[in-house]
Amino acid sequence: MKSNTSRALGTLLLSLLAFSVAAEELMITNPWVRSAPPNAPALGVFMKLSNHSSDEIAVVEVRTSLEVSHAEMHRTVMTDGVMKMIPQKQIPVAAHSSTELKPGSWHIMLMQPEQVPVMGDSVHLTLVLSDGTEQMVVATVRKGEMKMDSHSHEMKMD
Ligand SMILES: [Cu+2]
Repeated sequence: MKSNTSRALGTLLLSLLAFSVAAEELMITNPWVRSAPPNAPALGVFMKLSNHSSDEIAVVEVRTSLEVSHAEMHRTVMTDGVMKMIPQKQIPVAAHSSTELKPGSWHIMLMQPEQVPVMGDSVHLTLVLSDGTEQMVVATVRKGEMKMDSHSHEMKMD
């Protein structure tokens, strides 16, 4: 698989580097959690990951201070005309590129929340990166219909 190859290459490059500043080079913008009913079995988390370094960076684990069974990384893909969420081992962000976590695409899911946060709440997340560093994120709960970019007119699939 392509992702495995690039992951192996990324790991190799990182291990060859005497010093790595990958953590500072991954910029996270617009983190948000989609508001959900109190009995929701899972919460979707979205953000934009921008890699300003010359090495691939991958998110390999997600933790949260919210009481959940665990966090998963998902990618929604079209298979035989059906939208399916496929669990992922990592979310890769190519060198000098960005990966957008958004409805209908890459996203993080917080499984079986003890208490579903309400609109305006802050959810603290820790992203563990492929170089072993960790990055803190504070995501705000808001409506899924809200446009992430006022200049964007594309349809957003839920
Ligand atoms: Cu999902």
